[in-house]
Order: sequence, then C-alpha cells, then structure tokens
Amino acid sequence: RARAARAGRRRRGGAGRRAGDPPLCLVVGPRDTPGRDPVAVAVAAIAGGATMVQLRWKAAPPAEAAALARRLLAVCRPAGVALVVNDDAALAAAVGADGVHVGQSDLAPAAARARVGPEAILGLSVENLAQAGRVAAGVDYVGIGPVWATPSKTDAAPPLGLAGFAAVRAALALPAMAIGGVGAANAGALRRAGADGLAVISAIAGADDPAAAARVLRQAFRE
Ligand code: TZP
Ligand code: MG
Repeated sequence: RARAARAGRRRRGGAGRRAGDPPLCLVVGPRDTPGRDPVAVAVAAIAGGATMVQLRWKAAPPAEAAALARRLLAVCRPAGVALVVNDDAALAAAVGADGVHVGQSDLAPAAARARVGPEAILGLSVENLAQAGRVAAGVDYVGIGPVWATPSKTDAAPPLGLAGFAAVRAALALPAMAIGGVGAANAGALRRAGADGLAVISAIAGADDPAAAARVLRQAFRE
C-alpha cells in the first residue's frame, strides 16, 4: 500500500510536474491573506493557473498548521497541484504533502529528504552565487531570490536584481523559480533571464481577484 500511495503521489504530483514544471507557485499562509481564508485564496489561484502551492507559516501553532495543510491538500490534490510545506519536513510527512521547501538556515536538504522520502519534492532557497555553488544533491528545484526587495519577508537577503538572478540561475542546472517582488510587470523579463517558474505571495494573495491575478501572471510569464 505504501508503494501504491507513493506511485499515486508521483503520478498526481507527478513525474511531469514533479518540480520541473512549476510555472506558478503560490506561497501562502494566514498572515498573507488578512481577512481571507488562505485556502480560498489557493482555490482561486489554482483556478487561475497556479501549479504549485507552498504553505509558509512561520512560528505556526503546530495543530493549526497541520489542519491548514490538510485543507490545502484537499483542494490541491484533485487539481493535480503540488503542495509543499515550508521548513517543516515533519509536518509535510505527517499530512502526506507532496514535498518540502527549505531555506538556507532551515533543516539541511539531506535531512529534509530523509524525513519526506525519495518520492517527495524537495525545494531549496538560493539567495546568491555562493549558495548556488553548494546546492546539495537530492534537491529537485531551487527558489532564487529575493530578486527584488519585498515587504513579504522581513529577514530576506539583499535583492539580487534581474542580472543577479540571471547569474545565479545560470550557475544551476536545476529547475529554478524566481521569488521576491515578482509580478506581471517583471514576469516576462524573469522568463528571459532563465526562470522556469515564478513563486509569489503578494501578487496573488494581495490581489482583489487572486484568480485573475494568477491568470495574468501565467500569461505574462509565457510571453
Ligand atoms: N523568499 C524570498 S522573497 C520572499 C520569500 C518567501 C517573499 C516573496 O513575497 P512577494 O510578496 O511575492 O514579494
Ligand atoms: Mg524557510
């Protein structure tokens, strides 16, 4: 049964969408959606074309984080959208999420991989060229940023800028998502700079119409 579940996860999350096909990831937690249910925002983002959701909730009450992860999973799974959990590999494993995304000062990628298993998606944040040079084996995709300054992450590293993003991206063979200040206005430039996908908080979570915002981002990225 475990093998079947893994195979199912791989199909759903799936080889085709495992990590190399992440054009649009909504990064979200309750603090990003004041006055709105983050699950409703995720549903809208998925309707607009988001292909991945990352639950990111710093210092979350564990039981509430697990409940939210399960609710997100219930809307992501039927849509074939991968759910990854930021930092908390144990939570990702406990709820059967598709993967985990770790930062440079979080659980080491090898430890995260050990916790979530060989089939899960493992993402890593990369903030500069030096970090790009020492990405651990077993990482499936990288999130490169912040590309631009952002109020959404208070402890973010210095912004790379577009040229900095392109340089870091070029140093890596893995699928790469751009993050930090990403929006429809810069999506095309990021694609030309080598981004395989976009990861956003405010461009979707802060939009009046998150579905329309996701649609516009997808379109802008394709152009
Ligand atoms: N990591 C680097 S920048 C960032 C994270 C989580 C925040 C991105 O938020 P926004 O609102 O899309 O700029
Ligand atoms: Mg982190």
